[in-house]
Formats: sequence, C-alpha cells, structure tokens
Amino acid sequence: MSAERRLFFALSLPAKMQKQVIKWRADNFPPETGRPVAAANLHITLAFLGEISDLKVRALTGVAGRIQAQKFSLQLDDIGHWPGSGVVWMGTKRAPNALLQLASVLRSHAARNGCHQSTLPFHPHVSLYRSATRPVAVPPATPGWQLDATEFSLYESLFERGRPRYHCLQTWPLGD
Ligand code: 2AM
Repeated sequence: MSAERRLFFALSLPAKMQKQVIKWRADNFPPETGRPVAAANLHITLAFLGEISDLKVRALTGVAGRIQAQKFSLQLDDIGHWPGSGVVWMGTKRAPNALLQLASVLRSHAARNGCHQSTLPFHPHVSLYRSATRPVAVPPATPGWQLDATEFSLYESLFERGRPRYHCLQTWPLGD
C-alpha cells in the first residue's frame, strides 16, 4: 500500500508576480514579521485535502478533470493578519463568482471523498508570512496586482531540507 500524501488544489501566481510580491513584501514589512513564504510557494488554496491515499487522489483528479469552470481575474487589493494562525495574507475585496464557484465545487467533492473541510467561510488569500503571532503593522494597501486565472492545479506539500515545497502534480485549464 502506498503512503498518503498531503495535497491541495490551488491557483498559482505567475513567476513575474511572485518576484514582484516578494520585493514589495521586503520593502513593506520588517524582517521580524514572521517566516516569509518562498516566492515559488505563493499561491491561493482552493481546497485543502489533507493526507490522502492514491485511491482518493485518483477519484479527485477524475472529478477535477470534469469540472466546467470559467476563467476569471481577481484584484489582489486586500491585506491582513490572522494572529491566531500567524498568517499575514493578501487577498481580494471582491472575490469573483467564478472563483467562489470553483472553490465550492472542489471543496464539496473533497468533502464527499472524505477530506475534512473547514467550517470557516472560504477566504481566498495568498499567505505571505507564517508564524506571525506578534502584532504586525500591515501596510495600508497592496500595489493591487491583477491575477488572471486560466488554470488550477493539484499540489503536493513536501518538506525538504527543513522547508516546505509545493510540487505541482496536475493542472486543468479554465474555460472561456
Ligand atoms: P494557508 O496558506 O492559509 O496556511 C498548503 O499547506 C496550503 O493548504 C496552504 O495554503 C494552507 O493555507 C492550506 N492549508 C493547510 N492546512 C489547512 C487546513 N487544515 N485547512 C485548510 N487549509 C489548509
């Protein structure tokens, strides 16, 4: 029997935007804010699956391939700090319906396949810092990047040389 893997569905940020975000982050937060998320790990989680077996992975990739979801754009124009989870995040003030629908369908399929889903409402965000448990002076605004989502992916969360790394397993296009 194969081992279980820690997986999640997410939207990635283009490499150029990842670089812009980490430059802006370095210019706008003091180094003691928390543990900065690596540029390549910046993403928006759509549905967290937890540790799952290959059988469930196959069921969920089959479902993902049949989802008919539309492309959308979102403005990364919101920022905040959740002291409880120690996350400094960047999000959107107006989540497009297509994003909410995509997350909702993925989360309901995940739940139907036995992946526990948080009861908290879906709040699309890019985590910028972790372990940020002390008060943080959050900048008043972000530069307002626009993310054009044309695909979504399944990622495996790995821990290598003491650091998290997200490995993309499969990607599905969003329709016009
Ligand atoms: P976060 O950025 O808000 O911490 C990989 O770990 C991704 O899955 C992260 O983006 C993380 O969200 C999310 N994640 C991790 N554990 C989770 C959980 N128990 N419930 C929901 N999302 C989780």
